[in-house]
Amino acid sequence: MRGATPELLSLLQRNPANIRNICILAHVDHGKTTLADALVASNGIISQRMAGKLRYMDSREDEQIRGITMKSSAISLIYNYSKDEYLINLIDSPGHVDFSSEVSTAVRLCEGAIVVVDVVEGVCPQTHAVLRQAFLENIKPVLVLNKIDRLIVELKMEPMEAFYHLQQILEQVNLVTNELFTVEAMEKSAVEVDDNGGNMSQIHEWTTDEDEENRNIYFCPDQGNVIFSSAYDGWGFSISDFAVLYASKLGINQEVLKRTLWGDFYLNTKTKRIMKGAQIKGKKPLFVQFILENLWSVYDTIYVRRDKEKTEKIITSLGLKILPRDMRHSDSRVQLQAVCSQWLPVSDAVLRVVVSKLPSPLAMSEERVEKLMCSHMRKFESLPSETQSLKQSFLTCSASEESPVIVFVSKMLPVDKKLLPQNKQRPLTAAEAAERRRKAREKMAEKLATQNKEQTTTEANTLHGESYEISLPENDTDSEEKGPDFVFIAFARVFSGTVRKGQKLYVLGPKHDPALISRKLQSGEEIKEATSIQELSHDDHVTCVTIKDLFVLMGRELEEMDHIPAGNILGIRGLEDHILKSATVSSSLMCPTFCDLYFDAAPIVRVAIEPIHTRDMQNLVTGLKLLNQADPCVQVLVQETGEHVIITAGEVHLQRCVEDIKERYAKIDINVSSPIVPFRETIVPPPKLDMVNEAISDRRQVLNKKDSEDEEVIEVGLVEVTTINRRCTLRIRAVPLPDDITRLLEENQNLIKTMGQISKSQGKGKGWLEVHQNVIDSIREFKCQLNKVFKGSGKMWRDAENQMWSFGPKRVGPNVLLNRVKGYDRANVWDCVETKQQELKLRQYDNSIISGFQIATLAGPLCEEPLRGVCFIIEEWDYIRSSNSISYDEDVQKLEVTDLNSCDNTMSESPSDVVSSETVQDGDDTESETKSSDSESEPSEQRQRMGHSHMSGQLIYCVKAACRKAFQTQPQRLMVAMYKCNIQATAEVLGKLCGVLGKRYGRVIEDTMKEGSQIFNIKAVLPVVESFGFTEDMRKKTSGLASPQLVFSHWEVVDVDPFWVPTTEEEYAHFGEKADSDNRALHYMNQVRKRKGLKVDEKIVEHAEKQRTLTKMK
Ligand SMILES: Nc1nc2c(ncn2[C@@H]2O[C@H](COP(=O)(O)OP(=O)(O)OP(=O)(O)O)[C@@H](O)[C@H]2O)c(=O)[nH]1
Ligand SMILES: [Mg+2]
Repeated sequence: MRGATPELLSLLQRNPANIRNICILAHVDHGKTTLADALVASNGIISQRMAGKLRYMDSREDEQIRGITMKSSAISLIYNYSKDEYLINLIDSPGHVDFSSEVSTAVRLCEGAIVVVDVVEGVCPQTHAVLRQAFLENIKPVLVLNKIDRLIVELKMEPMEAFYHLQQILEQVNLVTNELFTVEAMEKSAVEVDDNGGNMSQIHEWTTDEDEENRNIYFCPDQGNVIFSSAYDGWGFSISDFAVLYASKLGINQEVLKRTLWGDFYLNTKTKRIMKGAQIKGKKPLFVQFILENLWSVYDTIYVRRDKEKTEKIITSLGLKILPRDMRHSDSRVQLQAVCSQWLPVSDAVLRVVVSKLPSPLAMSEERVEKLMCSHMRKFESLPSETQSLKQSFLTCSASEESPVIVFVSKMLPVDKKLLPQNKQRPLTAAEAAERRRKAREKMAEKLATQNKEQTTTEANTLHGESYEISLPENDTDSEEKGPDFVFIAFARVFSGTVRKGQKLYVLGPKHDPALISRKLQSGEEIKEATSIQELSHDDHVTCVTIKDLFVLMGRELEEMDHIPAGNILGIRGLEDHILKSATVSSSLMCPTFCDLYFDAAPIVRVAIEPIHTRDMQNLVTGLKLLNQADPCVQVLVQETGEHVIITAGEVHLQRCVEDIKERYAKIDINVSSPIVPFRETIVPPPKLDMVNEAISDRRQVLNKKDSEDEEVIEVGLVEVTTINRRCTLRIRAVPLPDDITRLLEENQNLIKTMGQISKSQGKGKGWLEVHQNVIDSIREFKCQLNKVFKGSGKMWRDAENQMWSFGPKRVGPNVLLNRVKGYDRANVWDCVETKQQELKLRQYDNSIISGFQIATLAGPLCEEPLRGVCFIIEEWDYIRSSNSISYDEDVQKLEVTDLNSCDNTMSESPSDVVSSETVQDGDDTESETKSSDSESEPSEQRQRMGHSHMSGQLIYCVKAACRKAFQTQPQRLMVAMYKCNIQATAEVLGKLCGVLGKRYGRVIEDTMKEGSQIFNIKAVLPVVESFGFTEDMRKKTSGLASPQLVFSHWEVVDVDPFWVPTTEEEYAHFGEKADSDNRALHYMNQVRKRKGLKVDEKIVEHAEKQRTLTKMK
């Protein structure tokens, strides 16, 4: 049988009780696709011999080449179990961290999951992540402990050792489950406490039926939700499979065996009774005696010792029929696979567990339905009653005509047009073939007659060619030439009702709100029925679509259907104008949109893309639009500079996106910029050692020169500036923030943002009491933490938290502006939550100081990257000419008016000093603004306003310049973003691995040996900027043993001064006069400067003659 016939599929789809929608989840390379192969082979879609080698679900060429899955794809399989036929809709998902969004799209459509764990590698970061995903979506998992053959063949464990090892792995997995469960239970109890007005007796309620819950939540072989397997060798089993086998052999009750085959039980041979306490009494547990030892002996006989005679015996005793060609095969692994896959077929073991342990679509829990129907911000009860009543449709999963159609589309799948059933070549019948041949011959004869040329060879070739051409439907060849050669198929699931071809349905956008629609309908307003997203106005979120084609997804193929009932996974054609990435489709406008998918990895790697030929620009734009639609995770944007930028989850994802743009979506040649990696700039306390580790006795002198008229360095870190109009003087100091403070600021970024919003709303007169008490408490707590750290950081930080003027950049960043101006008692950032004793007035232009600080922290002097961990202190803020003690507030208006002329003069005198265009208008602009401004307004008013903007602009510029200068007088450093990665490697490759890491400025921070194995678990960090090609390099150097997964961790200072030059004799001796040996910080800095088009100081070739001498001497 080659898969199921459409008729059978259609029949099974109508019985939800016998449907299982499941996905396979795991860390990368743990064997998902290999396992899927075995399941696919059980339906005859691929041959048993090719199972595990073909990786049928990896249909993309690059998936096959790289050996990793990059997208989730579905297939429908049939399974017969105890006289019933089941329909298994299976989704294989990728395990690589870059494609974790594809996992999100898969779990949303399923009720159950098969979580695969490689028993050698154990629980890895993505195992953790997928278990969490399954948990968040309320779907039930079963566990497959895969690659057990590696314990025998590679690690050469004894059965007893392997048993303890498997126990450990199981414990690790259950630990993760336990963690997830506990957090959820605590959150739930907290909500209950809130709902009950703080009734504390509710807190422990969830623990009462803990035992009952545990049985469902944990993976226990005796519960039948764990499968032991080697997908590669084609075998697998669960405890109950062996319980059935041994029940009759040993004469022991099957149920007793199910409970005791796994665990600390042994068989007392004298009494023929099963006893507890195998470990203490030094006995062999049943699992070892009856299962593992048998397996080990099969491997030993067939694979290791290649004992032909004994192999025959095993085959007969197990009652197997192995094909002679398999037994003759020179590779003993093939023989082993032939025997094992017949003895304990993995597909049977897995599918048996799937149908008996995983829920059908009918068993969807109320909790899951409510979660799907409304986001966590909103209560289910707050939805309109018609919407609430839809919950019943989800629960009954009814396909009847009366049930509303509810479909969720989780992604848009690009499918080759050639694969559409309409365009598929079908084998010709004998009569058709004869007719075609006759036609071809006639055509050929005509051709020959006109051309009068040689025939024989041409005839054969052309005949061959034409028969192929004709077999394609003619009308379609035309349409293919016009549009792209792929179509979007919506990857979806029917939750209620039956979807039919030609049916008219609503596509509900993410902002669709049934409550709003209900109000509109009540007031008799018409709901517009747009036919594509483009037609929607900004407050419409519903489009109307007629369903074109429906498909069952069959791995690499599609099976066309007329209708598909509730409870099934399907493909829908014709939604590309209605859906960007995901959507809800329904026959009812009262249907809410499903809650958002949980995405684990945020896109971080950004590159700019441009066509090689400018004429291809339009194709690129269209291509990027298609890419954005097809990929759940990629972000496509156009920067202010006009550059097209894509942001991807990682290097592998980036490569796939670029390939897709070139080959599929835009079909043009493109230039891809090297990845744009963010840096940070900071200052550090003066170093105590020089570059050759000698103590620095005297602080190097900071040049105390006056760079310009308006700027003066008073001492290291302190700068005095005067505005161009010479009215205002400031003293600004830059100091490194204590590390703990910077970290606190970063961790509390959201809180800082909220503080800003509260202050803003207070400004609008809303009052602070409206803010939720929780928020106020956390802000106060944050202040206390800062206070504690500042206290422990030395005298200079005393009371610093009360002097905080602003955070930056963007008012939320990890840099601080402090106010230490004598006599200026300014309100601080905590004002939003503190009861005010008295109203503290802000000086005029206070905001300009903040703006200057924001600009300075947004782009530092090294390479215009944001600052991190820098504190700027305003120590003085005066008027130079305000000697006649006029207070600032009273004085300022007069000053501005009188100032105007002098200011303009100053500017025209020194045009190079004109403030930067991004902050303030220059003199000319103001001039033109004056001319064109409203002629009716009072000239003096105008002048005042102008004066104000001038003064404000000048101040912003001054603050920015002073901050920069103060920053530059301190030891400046570049900071790099660091990835953390977990690598597993054997002892032999450890050295090479450290070598690869070291070359890329990474380092190992922890290495532990896995118990009971030769494998090391290594935690390392590595700069993001050095990470490109790292995985590939690592695989090559360690013969594919170590495969790291990179995740952003933190920022780290590159401890080299980018401007360093040798000064001491030792330094000269060590680094030479030019000090041109690699300065890493300088190298990064120059790279960024070049990319941004900033000036770069680089020596090109010096001492060329020296190189010549070298060659001569050869
Ligand atoms: N020894 C052994 N190797 C296995 C087994 N199962 C899979 N493999 C090998 O592990 C590698 C990865 O297998 P895949 O099935 O592609 O793994 P995957 O989980 O689908 O990987 P991604 O989709 O990239 O996350 C392949 O080389 C397989 O041959 C097994 O049971 N034993
Ligand atoms: Mg795979």
